[in-house]
Amino acid sequence: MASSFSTIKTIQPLCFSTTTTRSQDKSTLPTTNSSFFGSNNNLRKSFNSFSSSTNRIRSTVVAVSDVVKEKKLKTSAASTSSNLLITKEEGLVLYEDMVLGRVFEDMCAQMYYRGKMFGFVHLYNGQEAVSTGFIKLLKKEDCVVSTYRDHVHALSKGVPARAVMSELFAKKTGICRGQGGSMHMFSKEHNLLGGFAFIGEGIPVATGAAFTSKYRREVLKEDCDEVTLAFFGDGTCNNGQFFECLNMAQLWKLPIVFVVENNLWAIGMSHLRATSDPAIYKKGPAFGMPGVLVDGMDVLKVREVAKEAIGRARRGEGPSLIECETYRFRGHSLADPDELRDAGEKDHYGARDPIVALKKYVLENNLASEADLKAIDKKIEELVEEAVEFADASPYPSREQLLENVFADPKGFGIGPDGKYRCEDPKFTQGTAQV
Ligand SMILES: Cc1ncc(C[n+]2csc(CCOP(=O)(O)OP(=O)(O)O)c2C)c(N)n1
Ligand SMILES: [Mg+2]
Repeated sequence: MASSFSTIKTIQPLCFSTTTTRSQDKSTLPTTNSSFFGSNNNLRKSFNSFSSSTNRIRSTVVAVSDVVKEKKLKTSAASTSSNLLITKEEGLVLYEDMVLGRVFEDMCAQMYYRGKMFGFVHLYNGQEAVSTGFIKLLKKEDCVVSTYRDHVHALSKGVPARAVMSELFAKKTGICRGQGGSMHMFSKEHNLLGGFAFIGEGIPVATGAAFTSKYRREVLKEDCDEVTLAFFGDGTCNNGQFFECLNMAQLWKLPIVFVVENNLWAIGMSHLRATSDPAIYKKGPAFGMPGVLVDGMDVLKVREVAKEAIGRARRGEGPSLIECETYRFRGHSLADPDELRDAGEKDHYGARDPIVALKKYVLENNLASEADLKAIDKKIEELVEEAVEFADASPYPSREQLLENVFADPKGFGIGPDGKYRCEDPKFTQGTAQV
């Protein structure tokens, strides 16, 4: 099957429109001597002026909607029944997944402030279109590698909400039996290969998973067309691991999609201030793979681009780099008072809430009624409340679980002759001194 990616030389960035001005281009930034130190007000002002003049946004939306329009035309020429991008069933799946992500995260905030969770908790509000647009296209066997902002990726991949919530409550019924917490969601069953606290740390893991798929298919001759998605942020794209893995993935034509969730900020550091060329998608073609920029606030556009990239990977055509322009609606973590970002910038993106946009599309195209959507909202609220009740009622892990998987086989702990973990009363300091 011909893909719109493959019709374009991979040496070109696949921005779908080469004529639009990239407002992220360095030429749009003011020249200032003070950008290394102190306030980034100048750059933020510049950002606001170009986003309010819709330069940054228009280049994104126009670029991708061209492809979407083209696809719609083709569909309507081929069939008179519908020229919509999604069916009713697909629309409802997308809506439900995005609402689940949002309601779950809002509940996390409540539980965190009530002292039910500890440590850092990073929420995903505002970015739902990326997780849903990509992950809902995957098979169960496909892999997802996340970051510390990982709850919603886990939910989209099918990990039950109660298992994610329990993990956040550090309970034994959590997805990692309460040992991982917010930043380390992992599920072998769902091929969720982890949240990672160190930025960039997941990219080599994802590259390794993609290598496994290729090795199983080509060397072991197994029936394996699995794809891996690696999610990470704009602030991670200046890390060495990003470049090293792009190189390896393209060299070996690995079945991987690198998904950059560019929410413009790395904690309090503006992407525009930190990066010599802020157009991340352009780094794909430098390695010979497609680089695509997509409006990450629109799940339908994300989904179209994701279909192409996942399809390429599955067909053995190699990796893609997709930059999704998105925004987080909350602070970096729940410990962040979020005082650095400009109110105008927040309002600008708040008005482009991806859930509101999908709802509008679904209603305007009569894919579902207001009542259908309300029923989903209600179902999800109940599901998330049930997840909290389940987590709250669950036990904490037993004391001996603390030392599992910490030492290979230390004296007194580890795997006993019966093959089960054993833990003689640790008396930790004394025990370690004797080892
Ligand atoms: C190797 C490493 N260096 C520094 C940090 C501290 N740190 C935590 S989050 C973060 C910003 C990452 O921003 P981005 O990749 O854009 O992700 P976002 O939080 O926006 O989703 C940094 C630098 C870290 N976790 N790991
Ligand atoms: Mg970021």
